[in-house]
Amino acid sequence: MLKKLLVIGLMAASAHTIGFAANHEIKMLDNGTDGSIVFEPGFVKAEVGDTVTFIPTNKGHWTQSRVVPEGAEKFLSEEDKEFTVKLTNEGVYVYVCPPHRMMNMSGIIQVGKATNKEQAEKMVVELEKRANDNKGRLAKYFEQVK
Ligand SMILES: [Cu+2]
Repeated sequence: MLKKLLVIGLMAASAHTIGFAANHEIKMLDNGTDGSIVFEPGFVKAEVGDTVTFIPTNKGHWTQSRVVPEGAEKFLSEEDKEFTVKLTNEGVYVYVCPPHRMMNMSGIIQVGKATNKEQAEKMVVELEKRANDNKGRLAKYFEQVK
């Protein structure tokens, strides 16, 4: 019994040293702390190997990538469906909710270093230009990309 506990203890210690991959939850909301028709949180800082799960808390939303890090897969979820993305490559994701782009329902995930920051910035500028409501919200998230 004692030996078994010791083995479990050692396993836990080594796993901790390596680091567990984290899952980051992003809610799709009609109203959030950053305003209406919004991803929350709109900016996520993650590491390679982490996952992000989009939660359809309110109805009528989904998510589509517009910029992904080099080597990473683009994504497109279904309306009102929970959706998980594995973050396999370093860089910046810019994503939108397709029916609510005009309301600036969009967000940013930074994985490790911002290897494609310029490409992401171009998309942020383009999306901000087209937004009618919640102007500046995505640009504010992008300010957190370091
Ligand atoms: Cu939406």
